[in-house]
Amino acid sequence: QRLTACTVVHTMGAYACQRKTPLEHHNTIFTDALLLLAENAELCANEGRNVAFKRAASVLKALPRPVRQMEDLQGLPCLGEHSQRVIKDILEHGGSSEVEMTRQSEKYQAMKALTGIFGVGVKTAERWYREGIQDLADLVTADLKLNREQQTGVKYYDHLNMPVTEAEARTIGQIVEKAVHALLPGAEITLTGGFRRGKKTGHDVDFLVTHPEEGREEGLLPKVMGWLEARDLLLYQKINKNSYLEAKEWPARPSSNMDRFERCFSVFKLECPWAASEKSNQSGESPSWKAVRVDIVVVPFSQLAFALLGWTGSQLFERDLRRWAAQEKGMSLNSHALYDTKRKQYLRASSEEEIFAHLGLEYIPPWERNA
Ligand code: 8DG
Ligand code: MN
Ligand code: MN
Repeated sequence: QRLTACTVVHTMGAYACQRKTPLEHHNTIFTDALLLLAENAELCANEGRNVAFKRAASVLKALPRPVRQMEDLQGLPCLGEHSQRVIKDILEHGGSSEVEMTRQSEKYQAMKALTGIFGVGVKTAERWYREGIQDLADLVTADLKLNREQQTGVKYYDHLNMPVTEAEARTIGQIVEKAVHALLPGAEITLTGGFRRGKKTGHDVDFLVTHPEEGREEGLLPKVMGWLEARDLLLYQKINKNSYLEAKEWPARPSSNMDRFERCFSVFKLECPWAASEKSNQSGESPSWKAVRVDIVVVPFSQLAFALLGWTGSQLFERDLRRWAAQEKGMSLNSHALYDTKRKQYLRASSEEEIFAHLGLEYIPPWERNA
């Protein structure tokens, strides 16, 4: 390959788990555009397009410098024709008309507003949209029958669409820890998800709970949620029992993102000392608490490393880890275990480092998994 003076030829793996992807990077004008198209594809239930745009954005996030000309993209993986056209438009015109049209489109805005309600997925939003419902106000007027999750989503819509801060995540961590330790001393709580990757805000807070003596964690979750409920710290909770004991198709499909742990999707009522100031008390308008989405997952100790790796994200990083395992290594990875299909054996690990080693990958720390 011929190199000109101003051309950099990149050697970048095609899997997100082969690259270091920091939180802050140099190509946000391009990634914001590509991620909007990815989001729109997701809202149109077009999974292929969604992933393709996410992959393209992810590659640009991993670049050590800003893209200044199309030649800078030479040798990069995952940049399809469509993504390249978007990048070219931005380089030449400072923006992409396709992205702007999408952003302004009625359907995009309606689907974004409706799926922004806790408990509302693309399918439901699409059905409502076809019935002429475009936002929260329309939904309330239509007076449809909503499930308990959706009712919670409507009730706390504003709070749940406000980003959760790191400070709020830590405070909730202390509350969860207090509850867990009151019921099972020696249990361990780990903050995972986006906050573990170094994000300063999130749409929720994710925790793993385990105990070094395997088996002690059984039955813990309902007790913890009861403890919180009794202290008026919850606005919503739904426990999903673990299902790996009855699981027939084990290990689960590598593409599947759902795992079989006992977990709770909840909404916390987080007291805010700053909101309880004289002003808000006098006006009586804003409450002295904030509704915050919290996920709690209970993990048997021997599966902790896999659960930690599986719940830290990012979504694309997880997806590519599983794809790498299956396609390049003949292995099946999920949040419970790693299975070597050829040798027909499970590979044990007590740390994330060991899992990367089993997979023949360089270790990537959480804050570089922002693919
Ligand atoms: P955010 O909350 O700041 O928006 O970002 P995040 O923390 O990265 O996203 P998340 O939606 O809270 O998900 C955190 C990770 O957990 C992500 O990698 C996907 C993963 N995850 C789920 N559900 C499930 C599941 O059922 N099984 C497994 N193994 N992982 C899951 O969200
Ligand atoms: Mn999260
Ligand atoms: Mn979550």
